[in-house]
Amino acid sequence: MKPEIIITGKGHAGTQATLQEEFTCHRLFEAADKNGFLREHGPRVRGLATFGPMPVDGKLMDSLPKLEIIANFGVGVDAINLDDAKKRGIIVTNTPDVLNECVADTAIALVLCTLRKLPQSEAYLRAGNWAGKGPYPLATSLGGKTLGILGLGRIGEAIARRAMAMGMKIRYHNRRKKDVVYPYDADPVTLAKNSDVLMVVTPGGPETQNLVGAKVLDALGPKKYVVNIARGSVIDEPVLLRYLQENRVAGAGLDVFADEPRVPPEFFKLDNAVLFPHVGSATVETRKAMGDLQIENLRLHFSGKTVATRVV
Ligand code: 8YV
Repeated sequence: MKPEIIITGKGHAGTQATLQEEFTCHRLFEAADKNGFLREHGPRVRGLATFGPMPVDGKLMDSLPKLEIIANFGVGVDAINLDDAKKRGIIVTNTPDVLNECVADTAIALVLCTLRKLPQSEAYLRAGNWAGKGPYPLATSLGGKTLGILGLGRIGEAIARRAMAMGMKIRYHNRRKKDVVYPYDADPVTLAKNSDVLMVVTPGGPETQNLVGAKVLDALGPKKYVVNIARGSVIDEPVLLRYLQENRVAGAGLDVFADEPRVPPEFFKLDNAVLFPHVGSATVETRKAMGDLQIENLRLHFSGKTVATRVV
């Protein structure tokens, strides 16, 4: 008998196909009547394969009395209530490390695009402006600038290595100082003061909610930039929007938003923002590796072994 699991969202196609082969899968995201779906399948379900931002809380867990494991596709587990899982003895796994390099590539691409205004310059050419209006206005160099990393974890370190290769200096802030060569700032405001580009790489969730708000953006000021590759919740989005509109920061590069996939349309009008649709880890290779690890955790658990990447 294959273990019964629920798939919460429409995720990576290859991963979902393998899940379908190896487990008896119920697709919650396709159910018109979610409560009816949970009443029908909930009593037999032993695993959840989570995809995307759908909240997984105690109420959902209680509708699955046999739930043993929540295997998330992604390193960030902020959509899952970890305390609720812990209290119920439910294992939570994620997909760390396999996406570090890819997300770091995207982070550097955002820094390049934001400081050099590369997407805007391309739009200028495509609009036929080059011949008529002349060269695109000068932008800002990366070399010699300081990248302040807010949240120097495994992805942050991969970003730091790339930024140094581009001639940038690195500093960071974490809750705890790490044993690394980069200078440490005791709080996000000081880091912002000391940086030309603030790179947000913290986990999401209640502990980092609106960590980057008016105070941090004021410390950054009108000549400096912010890049967010973490979660939209870490930046106070309405405040950032206002600061960009009023040129109180020089620019922002954003891969993540507070209410994805909905992005406030006021952002689309900004010339000083570069906006990516959460593509940090979005390559064929990396998404396959993430899916393989998610599935491996489910396989290990259901064959009575220890999971590979346990969060709770
Ligand atoms: C993915 C991510 O976009 O790993 C994460 O936490 O945010 C991304 O890699 C996401 O997991 C896709 O659902």
